[in-house]
Amino acid sequence: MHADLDYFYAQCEENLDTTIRGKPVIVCVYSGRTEESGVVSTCNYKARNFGVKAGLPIVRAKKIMEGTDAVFLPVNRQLYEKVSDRIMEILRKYADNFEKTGIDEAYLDVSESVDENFNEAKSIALQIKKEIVQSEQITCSIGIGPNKLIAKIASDENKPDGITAVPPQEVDAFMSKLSVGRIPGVGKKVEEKLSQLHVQSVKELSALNANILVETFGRSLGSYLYKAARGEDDEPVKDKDRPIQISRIATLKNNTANVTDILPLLAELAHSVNAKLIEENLACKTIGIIAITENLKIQGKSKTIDTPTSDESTIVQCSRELLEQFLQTTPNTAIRRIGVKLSGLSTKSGQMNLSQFLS
Ligand code: TTP
Ligand code: CA
Repeated sequence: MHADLDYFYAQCEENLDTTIRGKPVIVCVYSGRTEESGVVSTCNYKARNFGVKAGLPIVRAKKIMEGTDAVFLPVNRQLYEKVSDRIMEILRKYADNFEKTGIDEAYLDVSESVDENFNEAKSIALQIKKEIVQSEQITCSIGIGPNKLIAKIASDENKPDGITAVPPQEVDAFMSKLSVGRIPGVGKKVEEKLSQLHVQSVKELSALNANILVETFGRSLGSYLYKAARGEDDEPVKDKDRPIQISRIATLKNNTANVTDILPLLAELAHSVNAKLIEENLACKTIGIIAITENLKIQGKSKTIDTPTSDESTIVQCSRELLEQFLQTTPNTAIRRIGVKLSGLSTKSGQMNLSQFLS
């Protein structure tokens, strides 16, 4: 998934001062040279309807908005960063792997949580949007695809407040109706060069052979464009600052709320994560379970112990207790997928450092 917050700075301003909601809101970077020099940073959709957009000189925006009730505000980056941090924490919860790529956007790898099922991914996207609205009153747009490229393009397809899912079998149809400008990284210059090759649409781009693209754009950009035109991308979601963890999730044969039906799989998963722990010569302080219920809600429960362990029976026992507690506190909710997660990892000799683990 790619999640992109809608008209982010302006939406934060609307929440800070709700009296400006419904008016055109234009957030500006004032350069300070004269009272009105500077450019528009972003604006809400009401202002966009008048043709105002990011990068426009403030003077021009003021002219366009003359006689309207438009509100011009200076950027308040501290505010946006705080809101962004809280939203990123929400997003991170739903991802197997998480990569923040900007103040208002992130990739979420949910392949494992949804077992590569696009309908499940869609329902998680809805859940994410609901949670962000409830806690931060911010809408976002989410794109779901078989890779980062498609997810990113899809998140821009139904803005604002949209969800667009493009499963693998729909990638060709989805891509072929786009103009080349929708491919991330294709700006004015690339567009111009492509236009000289009589290429405006992604469909036309996909008809160009690789040699021409490499000759025109160089190896790196040329081969990127060749693959992008086909909806191909194999960049992983890079979890740069993820708290290190070892986890595994699997689907139960049948949805169930019965602990004895879940235990065998839970024990198998606990064994598997523990084997990985031992293989890496690590111990863990926190043992957690992840439960994906039949209504596709992802929930977790964890316990932190005093002394780091890599003892399988401790991990199995602890997961079992967590599962029992979970089923007691959420009765009558059948579980569809179950997982075990170990975190708070350390080497046997003491606290582990990140680079040591990653190298
Ligand atoms: P975007 O995601 O490009 O724009 P947006 O969130 O305002 O609008 P939407 O996603 O609904 O199309 O950028 C995110 C934030 O980055 C934006 O709120 C303000 C800032 N920004 C600038 O400061 N200057 C710019 O030129 C752009 C494009 C964005
Ligand atoms: Ca945005």
